[in-house]
Amino acid sequence: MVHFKPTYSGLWIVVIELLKKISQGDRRALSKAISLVEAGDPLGLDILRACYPEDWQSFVIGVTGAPGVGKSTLISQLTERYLDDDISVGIIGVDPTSPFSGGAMLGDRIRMEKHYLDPRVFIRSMATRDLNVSLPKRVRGITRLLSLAGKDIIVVESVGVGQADLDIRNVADLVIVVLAPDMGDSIQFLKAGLMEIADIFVINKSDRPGIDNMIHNLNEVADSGNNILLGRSVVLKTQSLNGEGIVNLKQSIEACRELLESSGALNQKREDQRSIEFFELVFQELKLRLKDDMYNDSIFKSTLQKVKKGDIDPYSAVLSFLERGFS
Ligand SMILES: Nc1nc2c(ncn2[C@@H]2O[C@H](COP(=O)(O)OP(=O)(O)OP(=O)(O)O)[C@@H](O)[C@H]2O)c(=O)[nH]1
Ligand SMILES: [Mg+2]
Repeated sequence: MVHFKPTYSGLWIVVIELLKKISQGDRRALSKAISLVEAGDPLGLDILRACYPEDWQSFVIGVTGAPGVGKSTLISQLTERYLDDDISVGIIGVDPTSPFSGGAMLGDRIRMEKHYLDPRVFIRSMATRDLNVSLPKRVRGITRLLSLAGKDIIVVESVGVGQADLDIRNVADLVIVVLAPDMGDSIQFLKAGLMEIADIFVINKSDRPGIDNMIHNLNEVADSGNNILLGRSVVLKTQSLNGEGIVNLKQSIEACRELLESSGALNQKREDQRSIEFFELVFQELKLRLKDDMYNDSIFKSTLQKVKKGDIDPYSAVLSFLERGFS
């Protein structure tokens, strides 16, 4: 039997101090904690541990859809409507780079610029590459920190299933799939499985031709959607450039939220998400720690040599190695 000692940073005083600052609205402390979580730093792991027990007041909205359909513009409009009600918003942009808006990090920054200085809004863009920690884990960690910072609404923007390596369902309480009438890509994304995950479909760019046709088609596929409210997805249209349809969208989000909460479905969803997170963590930690132990095991080393030379096939080698075990 292999036993593990818990080894994260152990720097509890630093962690508690940082969390205290975050909950008091210190944005620099929040940025620092997010960076530690993103990088998979041991201190970041202790920060996440200390966030428990979760006191979730926040609601997490996932916004997904093909590049360039107008997700960021939509989120910016929605944020404004929440701010009208003095509701604070945290925004996480996952890998917002697309050929449509040409380096969208910059584009998003410009679109969101007016919110950057508002203390009620916190925006963080994150790349999907170059880091050791899996994307869902990073996003989940950041939502927790934003919640601690008192953000009522947290929006996660992602380009969708597959591409960004993020199953938005595993981090969001509610999923909005954004489409645009003139984009062939939108249909492709639907085919790629997005239609099953949508609580709400938004057809953005309703100023463009083809909108009625698209609404008709979507209403047909919406029956297989996810929405608890009607047993099918809600279909709405918006024009994010001028804000048309956004109030309607916000009301629809609120109606879904109420139903998710009162029916117990939200609790169930979060239970499932926590369980997925636990499995992921166990597998990751086992892999990391077993690897170290394995490389120090003499039988493993000799078996590895035999496999390398072709003296034994890897399938039989695995069986005999596991049967014997190691300390
Ligand atoms: N005509 C029209 N254009 C829009 C509308 N909403 C957004 N756009 C434009 O569409 C382009 C892409 O918008 P973004 O908000 O960057 O789209 P996105 O989905 O966030 O793009 P990525 O993050 O790169 O995937 C921008 O030039 C927007 O100005 C709309 O309702 N009508
Ligand atoms: Mg964007």
